[in-house]
Amino acid sequence: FNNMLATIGFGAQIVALLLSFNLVDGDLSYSVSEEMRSGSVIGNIAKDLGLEAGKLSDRKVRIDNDGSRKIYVAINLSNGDLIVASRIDREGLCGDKASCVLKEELMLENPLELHRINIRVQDINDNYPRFNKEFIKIEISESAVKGARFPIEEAHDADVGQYSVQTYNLQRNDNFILGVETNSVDLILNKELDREKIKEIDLLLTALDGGSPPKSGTVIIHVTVLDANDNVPVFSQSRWASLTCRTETLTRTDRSAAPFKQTLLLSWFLL
Ligand SMILES: [Ca+2]
Ligand SMILES: [Ca+2]
Ligand SMILES: [Ca+2]
Ligand SMILES: [Ca+2]
Repeated sequence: FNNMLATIGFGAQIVALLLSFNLVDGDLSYSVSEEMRSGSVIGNIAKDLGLEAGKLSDRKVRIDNDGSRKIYVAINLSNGDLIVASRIDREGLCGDKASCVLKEELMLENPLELHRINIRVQDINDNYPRFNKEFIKIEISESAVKGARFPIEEAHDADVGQYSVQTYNLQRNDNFILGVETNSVDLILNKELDREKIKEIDLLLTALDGGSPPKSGTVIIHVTVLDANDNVPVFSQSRWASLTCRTETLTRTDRSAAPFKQTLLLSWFLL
């Protein structure tokens, strides 16, 4: 007997399944920009279902929800408008995905009908390009040759397509230009460095998205020029030949920093 009940139960499930397939009466498709104010109109359900607005209440039209997920839209039963009910944030819903579609189900009774509602969420430019850090520190030897490349961490923008990062601008300077490729940003040495002239360089790098007007984010690239042993030692006192005392101490230094700096004490003994 239990087996028979189980069979009947299974049969009922199949019938319910078949019924539910029959109940789907076609999809409704809409499009809405993210971040629209609550109450903004997305479309009109009554018009698209070919129903009189006055019949919506009788048909108990509603967005089907089992209570387990957030509902972003609602129906105005007086006129059939599909409206924004709570904040639709494209970045929160779909992240990096190029296409973002909210799926809801619309229920009608007397007779029972079920429609799928697909709402395409369109991106707006509501995020700025951001670098992970405020400062990027790079150490470059003064012996680095022209054309040497130094990778910079890219900026990120939570928007997609044209509203994500499109270009970079490097503050005008004497030594570096920027090399931007699809997945990389490099600082390129365009004129060789000289630590004996300049030890540290700060450069402002700006990332821009493709909005109108564009939004931007910046980072300071702090370059420390490392010393190379590129100076010949010179005497601190060039007129050593005119020395008259019997002993003299001369200091020999070069302009490089430690460990290349040499300070030699020479003792001279003149007869
Ligand atoms: Ca957003
Ligand atoms: Ca956005
Ligand atoms: Ca953006
Ligand atoms: Ca040096």
